[in-house]
Amino acid sequence: ARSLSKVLQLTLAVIKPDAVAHPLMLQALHQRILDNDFVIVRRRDLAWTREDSQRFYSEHSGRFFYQRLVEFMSSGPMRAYILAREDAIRHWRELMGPTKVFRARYTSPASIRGQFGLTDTRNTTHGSDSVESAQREIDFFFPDFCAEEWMKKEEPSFR
Ligand code: RTP
Ligand code: MG
Repeated sequence: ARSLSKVLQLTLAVIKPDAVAHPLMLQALHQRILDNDFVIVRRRDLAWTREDSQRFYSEHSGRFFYQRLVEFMSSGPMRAYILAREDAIRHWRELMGPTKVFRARYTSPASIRGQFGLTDTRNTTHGSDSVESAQREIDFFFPDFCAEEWMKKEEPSFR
């Protein structure tokens, strides 16, 4: 039985267009999720318009990489997941590794970005970075999902 002290947490994980474009990479990343004790709560294949991309990344609108980020994220299909686990946010980000591809290669070669990241922008995956952003991002990708309801119904079965 799982420990009562471990609190179930939700996060949003996205497999970005560069990774979805390669079926073997998509498969490998899906397997990575399963191998790391995440429960897949929801899964959705989708593609963004430029407007979706701008809206999601509006916090980066002043940054030098904003335009290419927006272009890239609306360049093809993606896959989004709601993942549940104890400490899900931190675990998924740890699994992804650093954003910058050179750092990922040198400091975390076994991480997802260390293995598969192409550039600082085309870096295979996204993960929420806080409880607040997880809420916002889950809402963005899965507007019909109600976290409170899911927790009330499912969380007891993880104890
Ligand atoms: P994320 O938000 O995707 O989980 O990644 P992060 O926190 O590690 O990185 P952040 O600084 O929030 O950047 C968001 C996404 O923008 C793209 N990016 N491109 N120098 C560049 O070309 C550059 N820097 C960031 C990446 O796709 C990054 O994930
Ligand atoms: Mg970020």
